[in-house]
Amino acid sequence: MNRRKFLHLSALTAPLLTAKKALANNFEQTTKPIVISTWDSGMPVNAEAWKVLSTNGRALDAVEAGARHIEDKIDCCVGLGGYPDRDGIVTLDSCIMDEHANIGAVAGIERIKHPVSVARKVMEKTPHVILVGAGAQQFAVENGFSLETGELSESAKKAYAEWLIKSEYKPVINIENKKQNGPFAPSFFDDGSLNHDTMGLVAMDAGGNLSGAVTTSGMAFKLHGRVGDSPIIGAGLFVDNEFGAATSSGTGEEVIRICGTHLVVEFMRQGLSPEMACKKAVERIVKRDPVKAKTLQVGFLALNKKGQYGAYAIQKGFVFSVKSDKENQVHPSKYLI
Ligand code: SD4
Repeated sequence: MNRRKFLHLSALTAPLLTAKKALANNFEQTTKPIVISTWDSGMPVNAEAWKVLSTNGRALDAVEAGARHIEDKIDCCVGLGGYPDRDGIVTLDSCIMDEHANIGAVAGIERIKHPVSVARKVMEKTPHVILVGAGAQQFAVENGFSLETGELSESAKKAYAEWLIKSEYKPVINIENKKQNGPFAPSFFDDGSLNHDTMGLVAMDAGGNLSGAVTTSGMAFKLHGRVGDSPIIGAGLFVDNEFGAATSSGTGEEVIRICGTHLVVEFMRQGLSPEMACKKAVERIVKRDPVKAKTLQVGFLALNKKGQYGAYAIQKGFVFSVKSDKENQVHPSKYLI
């Protein structure tokens, strides 16, 4: 082949090869389906979500299934087994968001087993986005959810009785000194008591669509009526189907103050990786009050459209769970302080 012919040929094929390579890279880089969730208690949650994702189901159905799974468990932090508020009443917060920016949430709902499903009903059946307290409960019952007894779980009874001795209004959450009993053991305080671990999960389905859900009993022994970040879209959860999704766990007031997960997703929109986006949001919290930040924990967890994920927390101890075709494990989050 003479030089001229060679140059001519490579001029023709080079763009084709580059396009092919780019396509292959893109394909290789996108991990989907995938589900990520807060804490090590996210492992069985992910497993439940995976049943939907691995059978070509929708991310929205996957995150609802995952959240329902943990709401069924007797757990310190999610569902009716959760720790009560200052008045001894379990009040639950939850929200859900899909790829079309449809949103639904309930806050301070009592005696309903699956707040995430009520949140979904709010999203699908009403022109509203949040229902609270008695109104949320009424809506749930009208939509076929049964009203449970409202009796505290045994562990919640015990924890509440202990808290009542001092009745100190000093909500401190999620600065772990983890002592694990097994791969799915919950997180513990230094003294061995259970900590508060909200379940936030985001997923991308095989079709590349994102959704997320959060469910929690909120901060233990909170004021009756207190609402945290978990049911607030843009604080505890945000999904932007073009760029990514994020969720949070930790001191809700601090997350709300910076519209935390919305901020994380905006950082991803600007081109940051999920981990860097979470880091920048954590920095925003710490910068506002570096002294107070030493006493707080907030963790952000994010997923982008390539199926890349990352997390960042104020303090050591935040962990998250990942399930895809490539992995099924718990990761420690990086932290600032
Ligand atoms: C709240 N963010 O109610 C929740 C609590 C939490 O892990 O995340 N605990 O503020």
